[in-house]
Amino acid sequence: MIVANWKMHFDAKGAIEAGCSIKTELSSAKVELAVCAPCLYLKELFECFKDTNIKLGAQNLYFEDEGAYTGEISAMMLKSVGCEYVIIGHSERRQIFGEDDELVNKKLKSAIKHLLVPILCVGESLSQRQNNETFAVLENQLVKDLQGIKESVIIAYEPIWAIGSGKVAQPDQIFEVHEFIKKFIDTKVLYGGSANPQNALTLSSVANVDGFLVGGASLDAQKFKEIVLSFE
Ligand code: G2H
Repeated sequence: MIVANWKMHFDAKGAIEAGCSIKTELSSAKVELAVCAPCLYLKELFECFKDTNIKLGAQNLYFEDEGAYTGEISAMMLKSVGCEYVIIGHSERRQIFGEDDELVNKKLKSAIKHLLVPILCVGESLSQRQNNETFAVLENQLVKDLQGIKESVIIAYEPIWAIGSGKVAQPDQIFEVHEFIKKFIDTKVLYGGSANPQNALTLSSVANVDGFLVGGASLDAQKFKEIVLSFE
């Protein structure tokens, strides 16, 4: 499975053009595909991806269904515009917006309640890796984030030091972390962090990599296509 995480990119015209290019290039792809776009563009992208295998996703949600939560968007709302997936607990949400594991857990439960498939992001910082804390950090995140959850959740392993930095994790580093995650929870584990057309083939050959969560390289349909083709 390959998931595009557009983050906070594109104006309305650019988003629809990017969506249309992905549809043109990839509507017959054999890999499961999802595009996680800014919420403003979801409805139009739903129309664009209709009748293709490309699924729609969001990048965040708030855990209440509705109410006085100015500026927030709920799982119920995402579901109503055709979303099937939602990224939860991305390190940018944790670091920039101060989201903790308790909040991530509530968001996961809300997604599941509304039949959205959550893509839970976990990963260690550079200093945590250098201090040999990677597995303790991951275990702590998984235990707290998934507390009380038995339903299926996709996990994205995103080492923070590899995100948007051009520094990609090495195949052996990815293998051992994915193995650790899969022992904790039997599910799909995606890799995220500077995945691009140059490294996609090497990374997709790692035995327990079930796909990618792609940020920067998903903004260009040609680059995204090359990454997708590495899995076919
Ligand atoms: C990690 C990833 C997608 P990028 O955040 O979630 O982004 O591929 O730009 O490192």
